[in-house]
Amino acid sequence: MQFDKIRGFAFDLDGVIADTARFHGQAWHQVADKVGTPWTSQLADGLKGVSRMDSLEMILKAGGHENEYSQQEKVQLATAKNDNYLRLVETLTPEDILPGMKSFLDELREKDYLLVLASASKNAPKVLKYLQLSDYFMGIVDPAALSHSKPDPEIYLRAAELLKLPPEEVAGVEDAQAGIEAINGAGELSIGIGRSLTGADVRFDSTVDVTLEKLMELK
Ligand code: B16
Ligand code: MG
Repeated sequence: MQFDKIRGFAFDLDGVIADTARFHGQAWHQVADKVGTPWTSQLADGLKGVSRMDSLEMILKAGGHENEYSQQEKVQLATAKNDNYLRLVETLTPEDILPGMKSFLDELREKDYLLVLASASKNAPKVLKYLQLSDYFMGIVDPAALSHSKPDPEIYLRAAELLKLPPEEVAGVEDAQAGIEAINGAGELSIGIGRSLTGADVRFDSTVDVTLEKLMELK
């Protein structure tokens, strides 16, 4: 896919713009300990990009506890996780923007690319506010209005609608395998960040490597 068609970008948040994945990890680790599911890096990675309730189900299932909690108890576990996560998020400052991403966003804004956020996190507006990045985005997809989690393409199709662009003129930026699949399914250009990702149209090892110049070299 060519980059010269691209006029807008849809950004994932956790793991792309901010290192909030470690906060999600810390807060879910406490839930895993509470329900008795062993916490592994494989489980932590699998939760990236996955919605709050789906993440809880994955944690319960990983320890064989999927039938041990009522719906009400599950909501309590997810609420406790979110309260802990928000306490960690409140400590964020612009210093916590992942390396290279502020200059990449500045480059895109300077060249008049349109930007929206396509995060599964209901806390995304708060995170952007603490990072002082709210003004960069013309819209934020509301995850509460979606029927399906990543890897379903719905969130990236909604992002294209917010950008008022056809999907082929949109690039999505993701650190999770489920997110790359969502972008590809939406027919957008997929930009992956992370060594283990597969299937991305273009992949960078880390946020610091992503520049407009490198994307423009894509033929
Ligand atoms: P919340 P992303 C995702 O954000 C996170 O990667 C995932 O770990 C989290 O469970 C999900 O948001 C929901 O977040 O509980 O804050 O609504 O990577 O899509 O930006
Ligand atoms: Mg992510």
